[in-house]
Amino acid sequence: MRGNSCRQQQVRNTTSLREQGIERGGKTMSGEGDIKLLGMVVSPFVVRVRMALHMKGVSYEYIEQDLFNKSEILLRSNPVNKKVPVLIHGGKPISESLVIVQYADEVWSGKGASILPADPHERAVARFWAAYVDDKLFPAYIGIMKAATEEARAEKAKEALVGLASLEEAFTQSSKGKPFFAGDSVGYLDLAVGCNLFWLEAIRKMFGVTFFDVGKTPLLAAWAERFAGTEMAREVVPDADSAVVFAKKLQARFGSNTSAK
Ligand SMILES: N[C@@H](CCC(=O)N[C@@H](CS)C(=O)NCC(=O)O)C(=O)O
Repeated sequence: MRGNSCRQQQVRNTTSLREQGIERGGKTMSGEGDIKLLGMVVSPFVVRVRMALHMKGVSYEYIEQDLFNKSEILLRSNPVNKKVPVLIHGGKPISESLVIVQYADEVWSGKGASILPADPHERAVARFWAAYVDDKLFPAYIGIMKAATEEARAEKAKEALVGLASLEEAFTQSSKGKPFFAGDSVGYLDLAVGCNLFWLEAIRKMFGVTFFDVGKTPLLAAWAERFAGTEMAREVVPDADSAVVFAKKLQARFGSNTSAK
């Protein structure tokens, strides 16, 4: 999302990268003791990574970013996209939430729960659908908020609902009758979809779009409730109202056609 007014936790913006252990190509500390996450509280991509780190039982220093006024550490750590989340492990930055989740699962394979499926085909399928969520579902639901006209809003809502209908199919295939995409417990695709739920609820509150229709997507509707009730989601996911507050700030700043993304 472009622009963030959450400044309260913006820390260490003026600290040098050396002081923070960020040295590209240099010797870096490794191990679990030196983990930083650059984030923004209502970013679904950041929430995704926080859930993954929670699943692995990895503790880290969280550094909230002001996306209206990007910090030196963010610009140096993610010079290509300049976006959060960025995980900095032993001084080495990693960007893109899905990449970070996969990295965490590999690096801390001996810790906590496994996130990606063990079977290569199931892993490939989970990656396919996670990319689908980011490429299709996320732009559609954020488009509802950005829409300049009611017509454009309705079009984006339709796109989001089509996306969710496809995910209902994906759920049937992946879960094989079990409670989560990954089976008996939460896995990669659960995180990829589940990090968006608080935003879907925020958009429902703001624009009256119902995403989980028990008639049209009954499995996803039940899954969403189950997911929200997990200990991990209760610990990590912000409430929908914080996304509403943020969305209103963006709208006040940019007009109804916000440049949030
Ligand atoms: N594909 C990226 C998306 C990350 C993203 O869009 N982050 C937003 C916050 S939700 C951001 O940092 N935006 C800043 C900007 O666009 O300048 C990921 O999965 O990490």
